[in-house]
Amino acid sequence: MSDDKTQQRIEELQEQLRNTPVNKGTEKDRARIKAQIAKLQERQQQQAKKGGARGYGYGLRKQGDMTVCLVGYPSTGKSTLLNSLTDAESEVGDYAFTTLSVEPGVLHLNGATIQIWDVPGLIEGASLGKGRGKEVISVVRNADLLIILTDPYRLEAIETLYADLYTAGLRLNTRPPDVKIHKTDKGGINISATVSLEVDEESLKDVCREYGLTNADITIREHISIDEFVDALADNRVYMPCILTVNKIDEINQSYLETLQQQYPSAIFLSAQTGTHIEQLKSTIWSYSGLITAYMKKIGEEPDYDEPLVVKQGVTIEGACSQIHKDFVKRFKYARIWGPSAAFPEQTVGKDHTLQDGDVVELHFYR
Ligand SMILES: Nc1nc2c(ncn2[C@@H]2O[C@H](COP(=O)(O)OP(=O)(O)OP(=O)(O)O)[C@@H](O)[C@H]2O)c(=O)[nH]1
Ligand SMILES: [Mg+2]
Repeated sequence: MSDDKTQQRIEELQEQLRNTPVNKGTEKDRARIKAQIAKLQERQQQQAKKGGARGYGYGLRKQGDMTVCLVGYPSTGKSTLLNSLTDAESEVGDYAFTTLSVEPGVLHLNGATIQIWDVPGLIEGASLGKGRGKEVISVVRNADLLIILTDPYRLEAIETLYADLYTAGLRLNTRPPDVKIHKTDKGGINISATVSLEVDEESLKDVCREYGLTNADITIREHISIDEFVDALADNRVYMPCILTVNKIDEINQSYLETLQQQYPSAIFLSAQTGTHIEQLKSTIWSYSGLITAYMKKIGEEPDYDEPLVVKQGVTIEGACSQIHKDFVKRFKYARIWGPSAAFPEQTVGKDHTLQDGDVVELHFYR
């Protein structure tokens, strides 16, 4: 099927989905349609990859410790926010589509290098390709964290944006369903579940067939909806954390702000222009980074707070040592620690001790 035909078929199926009412009786039909869409979307993405360097964003490599993408409708302040978080100078304008390509910037945070991508504004129907939405979303999919931006005048955009990203295969703030699929050569579809399922087995098998899967052993280890089952089959789902932000709060009064805060309790309300709550945003980015910092201290000296050691959460002293110098692991004798992971200050620990954010570490070596 050509690119255009695939797209046309996806649109027909999406139309069919919209016209199928959502109720118990239509659940199976809807799941079947979704499985067909998932398969076609995958094909489309493979075709796009084969097509090579089409559109912008290609050639932009992930760099540093983490990549964050700023996503939102036009003129919500993405470029202003990029400029405020980093030393980038992305063009700002009071008209839609000021930004036309991907603008990268670097945020130095707690010793880590965080790459931030400012992308063109999305509009409703972006997942269907409106306003170069597909190219933008293909860039967004590569990020480690999304920051969704809206402003107080377009709060309804949040739902449409989420819906569009969902249609494009992004799953925000959720983890993949616990389903293991082992493809086999013959024997049909065998489904086993370690929990009692609310979805009947025949419907799941139907979905497999629509998706083009004829032989497989499938193990389901948690309660899932039929949509999540389609997600488990599809290769193009991307699971990603996401922070919701409402920008331009300098333009609204306190009582309206409080109303909005109650309506969207998990959102960060900020002003990219005046800098209000930018620090809160930075610390939230940090909490999603999966990174921690530790401060190294030489014997008899003060800790080095200027150049923290950035390591992955859950790292042990051994892991930290190997990151500093390969000899350190070989020569390691013991460490003394202060801070969150220490039972008491100056605790002596071995190489298996797990570090926590803000620890101070003094290494002792065999000579
Ligand atoms: N009052 C106020 N205005 C802002 C704020 N942030 C951005 N703006 C203004 O909003 C307009 C759009 O800002 P941009 O940063 O260009 O928005 P964008 O989301 O990058 O827009 P596109 O690239 O077109 O998608 C400009 O006139 C900015 O000056 C803010 O925090 N407060
Ligand atoms: Mg912009």
